[in-house]
Amino acid sequence: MADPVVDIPVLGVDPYAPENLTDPYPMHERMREAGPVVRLAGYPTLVACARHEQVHAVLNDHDTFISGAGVGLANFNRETPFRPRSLILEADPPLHTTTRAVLSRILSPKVMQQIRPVFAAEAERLVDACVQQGTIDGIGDLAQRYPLKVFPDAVGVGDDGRENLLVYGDMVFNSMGPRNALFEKSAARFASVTAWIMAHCQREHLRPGGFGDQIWQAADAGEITHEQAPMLVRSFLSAGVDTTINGLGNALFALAQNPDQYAKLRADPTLARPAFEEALRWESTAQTFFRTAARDTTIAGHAVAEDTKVLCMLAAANRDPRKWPDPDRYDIERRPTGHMALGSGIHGCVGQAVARLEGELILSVIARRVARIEPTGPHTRRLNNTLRALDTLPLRLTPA
Ligand code: OVM
Repeated sequence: MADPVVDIPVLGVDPYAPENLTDPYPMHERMREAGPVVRLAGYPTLVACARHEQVHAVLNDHDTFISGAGVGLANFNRETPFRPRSLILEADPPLHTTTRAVLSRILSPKVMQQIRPVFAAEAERLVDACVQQGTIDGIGDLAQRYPLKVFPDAVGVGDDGRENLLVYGDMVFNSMGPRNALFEKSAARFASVTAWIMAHCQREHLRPGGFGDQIWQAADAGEITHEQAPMLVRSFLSAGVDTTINGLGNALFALAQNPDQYAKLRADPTLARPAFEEALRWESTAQTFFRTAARDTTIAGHAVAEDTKVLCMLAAANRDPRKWPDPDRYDIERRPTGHMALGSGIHGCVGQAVARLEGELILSVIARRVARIEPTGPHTRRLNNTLRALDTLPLRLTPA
């Protein structure tokens, strides 16, 4: 058996340093090229995988690499979770199997057919307003507005106070990294934002028939308990907004940066869905998730001790040249099957049909109504320990 201390390369890179959060790609290359599994000098409790093969292998061995000890840097076997653990994200079978079944039914492809006209009408309304305006902030005027309207509407959350969803998402995804300045800044609002979120998980705050109410109905039916219901609504409110906002923002960025690709989309609006998919691969919204080794094991033949945190670099895997030809190129005619921006295995994004619906609808309306999409100035980033997020994206939309 190989000795883990001597045979796993140790790198001095810090994935949470501002310069690496701003431009992670040189670091990803260093990590991929150093080996199939690496250690990081500043983070002695973890090993990291940045190649597609190993990230995929870890995510698809959920018995060995568990989620119940947290999917961030913190090890819940030793540290108190930042918030009561999610009943789906931070759970393993058999609990995960039960909760996942309820959420997957509520977010099933059949349900997407039903919500599609409503989501489509809102996409048209918002894109039209942006085209009217001409110059827009692609984040504030479009990428934020759309999910913040359609998703809480579908869950059945009222209009007031929805900005709490943005603050909460930023906090939850920061909490998966170290307790650095980014985390401290977003966690400063923990008490008031958590109070708002948990209140809106209660049945009396959820429109009858919405996704949130359907969770309570599953409790009535005995599939889950009534104690579990608000915690599963919390998963919708945690994972359903900031993720899609940045997925859309990154897709707008990809198209604005690559006019040749936008011209292809414009010529054939049915490429909206693959264009969104390729944006997920190219700028993965969720850059990283962790697992925890449930027992002594190996990754690519290297010993990994029980209780080691395993950092899965989704975004690095999605640009691994071993998997993707010309990986740094945003190419909407690539069919990026196997990208892991939405995870892989039993924890793969349960809301992925909603994310894809939103991405497809916004890009297809743009493709039909916008002749050119161009940057009018530099974009700015909102650094987050987990998310690849833009703060502002100044754009000019030329009407078709
Ligand atoms: C949850 C949750 C929170 C953040 C992300 C996520 C990507 C899930 O509370 O279940 O999935």
